[in-house]
Amino acid sequence: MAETTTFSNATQILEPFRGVKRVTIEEYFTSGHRTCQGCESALVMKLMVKASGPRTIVLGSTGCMYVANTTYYTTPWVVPWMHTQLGSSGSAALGTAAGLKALMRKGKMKSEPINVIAFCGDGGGADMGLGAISATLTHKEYNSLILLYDNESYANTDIQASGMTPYGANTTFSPPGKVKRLIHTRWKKNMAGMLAAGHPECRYVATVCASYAVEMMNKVRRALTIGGPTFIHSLDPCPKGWDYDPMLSHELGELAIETGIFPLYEVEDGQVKYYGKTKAIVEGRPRKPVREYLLKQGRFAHFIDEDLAYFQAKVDEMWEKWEIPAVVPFRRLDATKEALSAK
Ligand SMILES: Cc1ncc(C[n+]2csc(CCOP(=O)(O)OP(=O)(O)O)c2C)c(N)n1
Ligand code: SF4
Ligand SMILES: [Mg+2]
Repeated sequence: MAETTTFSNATQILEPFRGVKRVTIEEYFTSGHRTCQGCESALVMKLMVKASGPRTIVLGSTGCMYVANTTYYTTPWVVPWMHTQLGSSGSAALGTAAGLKALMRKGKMKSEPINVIAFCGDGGGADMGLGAISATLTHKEYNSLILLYDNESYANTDIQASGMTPYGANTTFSPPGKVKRLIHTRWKKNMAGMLAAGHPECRYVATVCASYAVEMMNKVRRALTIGGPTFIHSLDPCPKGWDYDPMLSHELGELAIETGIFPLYEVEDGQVKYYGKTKAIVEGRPRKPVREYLLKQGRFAHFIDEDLAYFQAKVDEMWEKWEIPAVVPFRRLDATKEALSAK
């Protein structure tokens, strides 16, 4: 691990792991947690902190990754970690980064780059804590990474719908009934795209999925190396909330990418780069039908052909009509012409 020379905004220089054999063997998220069998979010925590290394502070907002990970007197965290309020991952990241900087400036701590990572769930991050994350992404003078682990529900309180729950899914807030088959009919927020487009001081935004573990770790390393405020959105299959056999977690992550539902990309200094199978899709590889992903999950068991067709059409639109496919939702070119001719 190299380090930049001046402190002011120094970051650790974390080179990418060139293949799985080069990944370090040390673990900083170990045994002692009580997440469900097949929980991808727990894997995300493990990979996230493996990627960042030992000189890291982790902050986490309320949710499964707090509650199930830190039951009384047990914890899997080897690095320092702190719980923060459900909507506060942004504030915790900024406050910790600012506090460390002040202590080092005053000579109360050895001056060295320490990674600050705050994680949040989709409920805590994309709904309740969106304002605080947005504020943090405007402060380029502080280095922090906010990682949103998206299990697509308020899982810890028994699977309530969030702004990131997919269209039509069965949750405890949206159980399908005889009169109304679909209760949750909102399309999911475009969290990474929204943050990348709206925060000029944020130099790095990426999407990841733990089914592609090395790529995921390298994006964490890139974010921490670039510094300033950065953001990563991780899609995490959740056997309990999505209602499937835990052994399918890895496969469902892959299917989310292969169907084009969850694109893998990064935006670094305004430059979009696609990754893996998402890149192959952009280059012309056919997407798998969304039904292959949806029908493996009990939360979509009530879907009829009409629902599957709607879901497919929305994903097709994202790929075929968006200005930057699967990233920026404005309509291509025509939108510029329309804007120019608007009265
Ligand atoms: C201000 C506040 N409101 C409600 C709760 C109750 N609560 C605890 S965890 C949780 C779910 C959080 O969902 P998410 O952020 O998606 O994380 P997940 O549980 O899915 O991991 C809720 C609503 C709380 N702790 N604080
Ligand atoms: S409910 Fe989902 S996110 Fe929470 S511990 Fe279980 S599998 Fe993980
Ligand atoms: Mg959640």
